[in-house]
Amino acid sequence: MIVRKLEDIIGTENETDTENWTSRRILLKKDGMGFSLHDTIIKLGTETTIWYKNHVEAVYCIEGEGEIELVEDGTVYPIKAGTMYALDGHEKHHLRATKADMRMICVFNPPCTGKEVHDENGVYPLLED
Ligand code: 9YT
Repeated sequence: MIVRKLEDIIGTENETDTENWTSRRILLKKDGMGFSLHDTIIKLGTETTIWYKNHVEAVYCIEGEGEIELVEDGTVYPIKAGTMYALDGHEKHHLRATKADMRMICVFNPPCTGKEVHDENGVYPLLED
């Protein structure tokens, strides 16, 4: 059994801070669960273009407010606490925190190793530990 607290992750190598978001990676590939689990802050006023072509991701917003826009057809879905979206079709999208920092609980399959940051196309590479 694995027990972890957010406070044990903040400030360690399992926290990744970028201009647009900070990701606290709670469960990683090396934990052997078949998915990774992240507690991510999307910073207010940012827009991030993301395309998880190698992963599926489910995202559950627990704080804040913003929106996701699908690149393919321009559809915009508002996001607030209690909203979940699942990128089951590897949809390329723009993610914006428009009214407040958004705190998102994210699950990735295949699991992230903890080293991932988006490349110039918004993609996470498939990494080995
Ligand atoms: C919602 C989303 O995909 N944000 C980008 C960061 C990612 N969730 C991560 O690595 O935790």
